[in-house]
Amino acid sequence: MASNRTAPPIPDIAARFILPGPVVAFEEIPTGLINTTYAITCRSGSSEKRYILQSINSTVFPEPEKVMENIFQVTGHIGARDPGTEQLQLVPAQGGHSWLTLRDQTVWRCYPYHEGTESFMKIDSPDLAFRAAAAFGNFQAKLSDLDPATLHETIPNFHHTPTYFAKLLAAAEKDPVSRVANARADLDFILSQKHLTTLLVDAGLPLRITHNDTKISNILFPTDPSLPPIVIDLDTVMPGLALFDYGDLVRSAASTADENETDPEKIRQDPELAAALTEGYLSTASAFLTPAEKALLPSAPKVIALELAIRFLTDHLLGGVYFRSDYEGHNLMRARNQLTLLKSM
Ligand code: GN1
Ligand code: MG
Repeated sequence: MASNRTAPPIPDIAARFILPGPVVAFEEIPTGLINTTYAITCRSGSSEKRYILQSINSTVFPEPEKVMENIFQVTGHIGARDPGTEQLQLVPAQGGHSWLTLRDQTVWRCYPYHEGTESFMKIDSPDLAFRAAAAFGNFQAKLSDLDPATLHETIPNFHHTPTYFAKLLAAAEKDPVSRVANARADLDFILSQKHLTTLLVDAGLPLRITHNDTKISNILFPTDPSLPPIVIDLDTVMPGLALFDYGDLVRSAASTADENETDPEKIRQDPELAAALTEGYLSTASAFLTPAEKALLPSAPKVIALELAIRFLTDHLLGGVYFRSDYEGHNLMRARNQLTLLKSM
């Protein structure tokens, strides 16, 4: 926890949600880079139950209430379709709301803690890859009958690759911190891939409701494998293309190395994992995907890898304004890793 941050009064905040009893313990879960998250324990009589209490980062999400309206819609829709299955559901706040806005404008929400589940930063088993991809496909499938127009676009143009491409060109033109010379070869390669930037967004594909952060770590796997995985982190749920989710899943989960790898030799796409992810995704998404979407599946991970390379390189050329970085040149390294990955696809 940053030392200059005032600790929020967790038990008081929790008391404003409809929980079975008072908070008897709480701890911060420091894994997320964006939101502030606490696990809280509530007692009612002799039983205890855990919950997640979370405040939304209003720098990344300047309109946190719109994020919450999206989550409310989506969890409500999925919950109504599938009432018996454990999934992300908001705990209501006192006074009829589904979240809480404090006087300092911070927005808080509460979820039951999913006991008996685990999550992974990396997946090496094709079987687990299949299950994760099937869960993301199932998530899209359950939302395929909800009108995307009912959701807010909380980050405009989030996967509009041509917009990122234009921003990269502008950053290279301006070159405010004189970094273009050292990134010439990377820029040239990206320019040679321009055709990929319009491939998905100009294909006339249907607008759907998408998750937009399909990292493997956003799935909770019940330790009982007969139970279905749970998709979490719905902050970026908004209208989008199905192939963004599939592409980002394969880009991230089938890579043999992490985005921050410093040895380019270690980075490539693992074909076995990519195949398992594709099979898993199609096992739940095939029924609603159009032939045009299916035809573009093989290109989607390439487009998203290129897009992320463009985003990292732009941030590098601008001196680091968006992605948290640990050393000078970190975002250049990250951009190169995505380009290496792209070349192996
Ligand atoms: C950001 O914050 P995190 O790690 O969930 C970014 C994603 C990128 C990812 C790359 C809102 O996600 O689009 O794929 O970094 N999220 C946002 O590591 O920009
Ligand atoms: Mg996220």
